[in-house]
Amino acid sequence: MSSDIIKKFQEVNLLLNNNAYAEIKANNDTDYLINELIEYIEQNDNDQYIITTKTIREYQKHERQRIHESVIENPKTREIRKNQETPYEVTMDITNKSYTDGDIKDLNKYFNSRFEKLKKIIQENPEYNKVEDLKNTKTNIDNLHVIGIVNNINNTKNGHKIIEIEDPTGTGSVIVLKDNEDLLESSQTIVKDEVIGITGSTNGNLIRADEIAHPSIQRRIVDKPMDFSVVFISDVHIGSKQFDEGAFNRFIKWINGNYGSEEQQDVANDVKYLIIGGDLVDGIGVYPNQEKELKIKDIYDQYDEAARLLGDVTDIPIIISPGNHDATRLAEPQPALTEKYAKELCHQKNVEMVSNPSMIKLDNINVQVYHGRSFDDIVMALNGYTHADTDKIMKLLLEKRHLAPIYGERTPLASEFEDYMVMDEVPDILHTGHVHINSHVKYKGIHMLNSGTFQKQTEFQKIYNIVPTYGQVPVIKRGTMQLLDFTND
Ligand code: D5M
Ligand code: FE
Ligand code: ZN
Repeated sequence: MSSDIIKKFQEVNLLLNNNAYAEIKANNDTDYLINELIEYIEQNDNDQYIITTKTIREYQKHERQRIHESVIENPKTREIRKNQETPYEVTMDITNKSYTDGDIKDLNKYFNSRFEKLKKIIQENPEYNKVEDLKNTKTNIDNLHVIGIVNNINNTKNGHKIIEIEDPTGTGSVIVLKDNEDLLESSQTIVKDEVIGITGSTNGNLIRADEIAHPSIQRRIVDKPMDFSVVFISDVHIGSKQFDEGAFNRFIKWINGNYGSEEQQDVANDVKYLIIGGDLVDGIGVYPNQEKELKIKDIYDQYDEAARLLGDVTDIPIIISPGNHDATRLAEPQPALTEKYAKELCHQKNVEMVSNPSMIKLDNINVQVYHGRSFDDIVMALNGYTHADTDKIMKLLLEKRHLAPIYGERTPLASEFEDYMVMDEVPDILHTGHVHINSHVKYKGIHMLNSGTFQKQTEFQKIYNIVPTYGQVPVIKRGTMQLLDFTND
């Protein structure tokens, strides 16, 4: 046993036992821990001269207590929250509606549900009032309208695009001609398994597309009035070595009115809800060799730690939706977390567990929460799209009115009898996460935001060249987005 670690303790007449030495050496920030331990012993226990793991535990407990005391609600914040109503209603949640265990059982019913729901939305456009069944398109028809689910997309060697579509009656081949440059350009973002409408004509063999319609959304002309603020976070990844606990503690301190400029504290005092959009913990066995990146290796301990960290937020509702690192069914829609793994959290009286996706009405504002796993598939499927393009991807999803249009790639989708990933209702705010990069843009009057992460770059993300924006938290303050930065003390 050599090294500077021992020397540093010897300088202040302290000795280390083997276990304590091993633990300090294994710590991410050894120098910081040494200084902290020395200071702790000097201040609290002058008789001690051998440091054991018990000493380290005592220091950690002391440190937790100190942080707890520094983050608990500011009296002014408490006064505001004590007297305020925080009405909310979970208007879409699949937790108790899910009947499959995620196996492929009845794909027909599932795709039928998807088709019928999206067809209905496309038909809100009167042009598509009357659509032809695909089985009836095998003769010459001008001025044709059809609606189908995309089976396949191919580019011909002459530069045309062929889109194979299907409805419950049959199939059809749609051609987008090279010369129709605008249409060809806009059809670059069509993906497998989405539902589209075609206006065109057919020679009985190919349907020539003149226009392609998506379910899409109406522009909101007026913003809804909103007299409160909502905080959105996701991808906290508690338990990961890369979880930035310092930044998270500052965030909790802020939300409780104890951190930031006066202006930032005013924002905190206006906050009525905290929404968490998945990947609260890092989980276990999510990818090969994850153990090496875990600080907390037990899933129960990870959720207990989450409960400890969130436990100081006591007087506003905390709404938690799961992600692909959380301990619930991986296939989407994902049921809410339960007591099985997240016992302490479920017992916290201001915590509401919801499914992924879900819709929550906060007072008068509809928030759709979706973790964002399907973004990986969109990035894979479309040229020129990266994980940093969430604003563009979310816009596509709103146009397609589907949160995970591509079936059978990386996003496991449970083939329920109903397709709950269809965006039946258009929210006022669409909250996503997963990519670990903050973004916010308003599209047709709807806030589309991604809430970044509290996890610094992992080895896995280095390989994919994903550069996370960590410790930055979006707040929708009375209709306007603000990004708060907790990366620095
Ligand atoms: O996802 C963290 C980041 O890693 C996010 O930017 C997506 C990306 N990611 C996750 N899984 C994959 C796969 N399978 N391929 C490509 N990129 C991926 P998290 O869910 O927190 O691990
Ligand atoms: Fe994540
Ligand atoms: Zn994720």
